[in-house]
Amino acid sequence: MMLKTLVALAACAYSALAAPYPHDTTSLIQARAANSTACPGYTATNIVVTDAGLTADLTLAGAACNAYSEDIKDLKLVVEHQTDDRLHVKIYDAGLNVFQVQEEVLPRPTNDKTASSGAAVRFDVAAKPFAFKVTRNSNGEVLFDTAGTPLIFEKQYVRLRTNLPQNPNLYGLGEHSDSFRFHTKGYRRSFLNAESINIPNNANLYGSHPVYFDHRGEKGTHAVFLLNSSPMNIDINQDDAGNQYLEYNAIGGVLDLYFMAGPGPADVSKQYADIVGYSAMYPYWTLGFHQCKYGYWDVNMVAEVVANYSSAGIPLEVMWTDIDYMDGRQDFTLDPERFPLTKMKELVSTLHSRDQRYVVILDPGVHAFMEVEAYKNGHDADVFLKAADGTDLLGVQWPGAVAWPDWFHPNTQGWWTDEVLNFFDADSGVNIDGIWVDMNEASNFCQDTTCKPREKAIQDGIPPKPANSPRPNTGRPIPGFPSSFQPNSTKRSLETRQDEGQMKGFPDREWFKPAYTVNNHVGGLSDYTIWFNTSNYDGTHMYDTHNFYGHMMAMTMQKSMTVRRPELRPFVLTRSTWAGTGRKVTHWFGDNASDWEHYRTTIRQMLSFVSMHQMPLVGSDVCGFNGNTNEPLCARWAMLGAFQPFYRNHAELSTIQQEFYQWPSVAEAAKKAIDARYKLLDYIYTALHYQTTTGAPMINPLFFLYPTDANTFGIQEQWFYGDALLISPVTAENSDTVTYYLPNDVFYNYWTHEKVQGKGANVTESGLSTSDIPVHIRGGSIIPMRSNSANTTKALRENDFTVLVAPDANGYAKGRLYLDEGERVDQPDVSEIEFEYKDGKLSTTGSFGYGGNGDESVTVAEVVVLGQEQEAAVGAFSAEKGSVGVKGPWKLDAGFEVQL
Ligand code: MIG
Repeated sequence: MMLKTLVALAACAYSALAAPYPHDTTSLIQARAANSTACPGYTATNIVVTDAGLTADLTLAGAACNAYSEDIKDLKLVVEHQTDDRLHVKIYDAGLNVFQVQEEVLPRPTNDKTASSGAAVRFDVAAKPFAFKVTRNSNGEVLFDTAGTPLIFEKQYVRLRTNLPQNPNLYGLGEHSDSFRFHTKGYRRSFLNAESINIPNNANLYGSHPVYFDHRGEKGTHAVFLLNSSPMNIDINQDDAGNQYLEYNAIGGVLDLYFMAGPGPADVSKQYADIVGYSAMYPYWTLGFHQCKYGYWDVNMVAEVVANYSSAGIPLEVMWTDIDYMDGRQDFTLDPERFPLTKMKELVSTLHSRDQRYVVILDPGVHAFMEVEAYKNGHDADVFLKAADGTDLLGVQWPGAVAWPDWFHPNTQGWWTDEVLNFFDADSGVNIDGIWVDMNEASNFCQDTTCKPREKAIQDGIPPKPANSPRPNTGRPIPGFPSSFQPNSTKRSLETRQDEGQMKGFPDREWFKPAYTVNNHVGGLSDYTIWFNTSNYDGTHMYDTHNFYGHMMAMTMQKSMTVRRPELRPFVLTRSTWAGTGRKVTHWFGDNASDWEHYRTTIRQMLSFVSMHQMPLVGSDVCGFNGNTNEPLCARWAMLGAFQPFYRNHAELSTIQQEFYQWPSVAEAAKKAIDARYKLLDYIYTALHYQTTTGAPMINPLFFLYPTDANTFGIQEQWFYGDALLISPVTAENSDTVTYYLPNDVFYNYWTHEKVQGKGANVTESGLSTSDIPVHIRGGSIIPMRSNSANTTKALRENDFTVLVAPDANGYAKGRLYLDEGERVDQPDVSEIEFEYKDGKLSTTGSFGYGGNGDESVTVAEVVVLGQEQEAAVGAFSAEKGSVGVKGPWKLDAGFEVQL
């Protein structure tokens, strides 16, 4: 049956569509080599249709065009209906020479071999010229269609274009700082992981996630993932005739496409998780508030910041230290004067005794001198990438000349773990709770192969010192810390060691300047990173593996952390990411600027990462990283960050200090924000857990919950925190006003509990102080909250629950609560509780295995139902704005029911 379709397509429908290659329309998309228009495309032969898919041979259909390199003549096509909702289409070279991403980097999903008859989409192929089409069976909607533009498959250039409907709603393709929904004309996404100071727009940033979501309202949502790590440009544009398309232009790799059929947006999220992996579950404490800064001068200053938070009455859960702690910026070392081991141990044990946590940074480049133990150990184990002459390949990073770990070498994991175990030993070292890996794109201060790392390291001189140094010695003891802690002004010059070695020799230049190139905002293809001609232990080259170098480092780090504390969930934060990084580690959005534009940018970056890249625990540098922040911006950002998953204040070396206690209005905003966040912590922990098990996002773009309301499709300054709380912050500078969209639904003002009928229209709110942020509860939701906040997340867990019921227009609501111990990998006793409210009755069902540790509460103190016009029933109390409540207590060791 399918074969007939194929023949029919080959005979007529597709053959008429061949069109000359259109010219690009904007400056963003560079002019191409003229001869790409002459490319012959391919012919499909030996088409074999099976019940669950198809295979075919593809042969170059004419004289090679060699548009940017040599055309590959013989290709293979494999099509698999892997599940009802997932179609896999792969086009690769018959000679199997072209790079394919290693299984260990991205383990492929299993193929469940669904019969094509049961599949949500169908695949049609045209033989000559070769083209294919993916169609949604339920409504005939064409999701992907390559007709009209010949496939180009060359050694250093691969092109595939799909036609799209007009005005498509396309999202994803992180990491970027552009609009959440993409521009459809002249828009280019480039994937080439790079250090990205001030996260420029229209640029490659730190990570590459070649997956896009295509939302078509009531016609459904689907996504397309290209499993290819090559640097590439993806162009979303219109041809001269105004026809919309999306086009992949990669400098290598194969076309390994996964189509996810949805049909709902969250179904697509789940289907993507099925491919790249479900997110790791993180410890409860990681949802607390974090403070960091580059440039905390010494261990006393770190302690001082912690103390200042507590005297300001602002809860601080996690303290961080940047590269300042290192001896001359070298991994696995401590500055002996400013961050001496004895003091570091006291710092960490004091933090732990206060139920606070500690995280530090590590970089991939290891200072390449035999006197440096980590380097010597690594060199002896042969773990570093090699230059052409067989010596360790060098670059320049913070400590000076560095060698780069080869994450593919069989000794690398063991060496790295040994360094981690040794340096971060709980008794004799720095007993960290989590780790932060930075600069792992990798970032290299050497621009290109003409750089002589050892000479450059010397020229660059000593690493910069904090701008505010030396710090005055006030002689004051630091409250809450041992008496040995005093702010001091020890000053020390950091020396860069010297050596005569230099890098030698590089192979041919195609590694660096292929005829087709990918936009890179830091320069040429291989600039300021590890040279693309570098080979990995397994024989692959950085040209192909560059985009997951950081991913590999993060995975290696995660394993080391697992060895270090096997019983606890690791917390690893990485700057560079690739598809699937979220299954083990998480990410922050890097070096933003302390300005209003980047405050707004956090929202769209969060939306993409959480809902489309399966990286839920993400956030920005709150109050901004580069440049000085200011009081109103920092106050608003304190509120904004509290309703985003990862909540860390961080700033650059030369900026003013921006801890929340620095300004009265910021302190006020932060207290209110953290109070709200902590009361909602179990609700969001539940949402995180739910994402790790189902793929349904813990942060929802509005269209995920209102997929047929076209007004929501482009919204990028509002979001749902979980699936019940709509956040609509003030986003403009010097403004006390926000205009936000309220879908046609019942809502309740989170702060006043007032009922608000959304009309599918904008609403303007004014008079919002810097500690105000509009939050609405979506009708139909039940939110289990802690009745009170606390100073730490440990103390928070001692507080009882309030169950907040927000009925929809039919008086119905539901919600869930996941409870576990919070930190361990094994959780034998958990509760997965479902709340339902119907006909005035709240019922709880599910499992109730978690009994609480020590002083913890697993008790519901009261149930509050919003928006009740009638009198409260007997035994109930009336609260403000039409709420009624009933006091418990009900212990969550079994289901309970309450009639209100
Ligand atoms: O070249 O470790 O993105 O968060 O503070 C800058 C110092 C290196 C970049 C990170 C930033 C961190 C900084 N790092």
